[in-house]
Amino acid sequence: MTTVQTSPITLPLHPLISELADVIISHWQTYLDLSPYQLPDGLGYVEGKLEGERLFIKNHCYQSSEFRKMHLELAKVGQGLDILHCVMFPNPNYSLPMFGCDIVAGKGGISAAIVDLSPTNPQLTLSENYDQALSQLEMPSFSDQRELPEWGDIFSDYCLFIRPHTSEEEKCFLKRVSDFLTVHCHQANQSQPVSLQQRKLNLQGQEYYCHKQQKNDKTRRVLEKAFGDSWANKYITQVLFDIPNY
Ligand code: 18B
Repeated sequence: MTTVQTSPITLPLHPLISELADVIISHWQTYLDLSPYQLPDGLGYVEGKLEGERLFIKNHCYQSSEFRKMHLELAKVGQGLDILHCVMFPNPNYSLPMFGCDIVAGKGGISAAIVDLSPTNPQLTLSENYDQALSQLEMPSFSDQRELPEWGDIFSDYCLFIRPHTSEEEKCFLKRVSDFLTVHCHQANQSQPVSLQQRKLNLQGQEYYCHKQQKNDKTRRVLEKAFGDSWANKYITQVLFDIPNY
């Protein structure tokens, strides 16, 4: 296995993934006061090769006052699999949900497109402000809604998990993610720091979310195949879904 820490190439990715990456970064730049976030061990760009399949990972990572870590990851596995992964981890001093988004594009097109603003409180419900803002958004209909896995109790009632079949559906997905991000950034900018007790609950909520996401065997398998079991475990628990210990 080889790992490289600077990017020699820009990844040619599925067009929806590139467009969505632009939408995410431009929302962050427009609405939030970004500063860089250092990933552990220079894991910004990673290349792996095991069992003949090459895997490239490019990470973009920022922080702001309201978000402890905003992580956008673009990955390419061999010639057949492109992945976008994005999570915004709130600063626990603010009671905010977790924004999460994943797109998996295979040879036959996009098999999974998921976006959510996931609650971080013990009741697993969104605040009234979020509920109100999200319920007012236009909700397009999609022909192929997918069923959430068994660990998916972390997701809200607004979670969208589909397999898009037309470019129209891809566009509607893009719009939905963009709307979620606009709501999220506005809410974050209006939010106020909370008590120490509430902060503790917020951290527990994030911990629960991360534990559940770490149970996604489909993510784990792809990473294990390219990098081996222990690297994959370290990456999942320290980069993708790390639990803050502060
Ligand atoms: N994920 N995904 O991010 N995953 O990271 N993803 C898959 O068609 C990767 C998140 C989510 O049905 C699949 O079934 C890799 C976030 C759900 O059992 C593959 C990386 C969310 C499923 C990958 C990555 C999220 C899923 C199978 C690191 C949500 C369905 C594709 C770069 C907010 C799980 C398919 C199921 C699926 C892979 C959700 C291959 C390697 C943030 C629910």
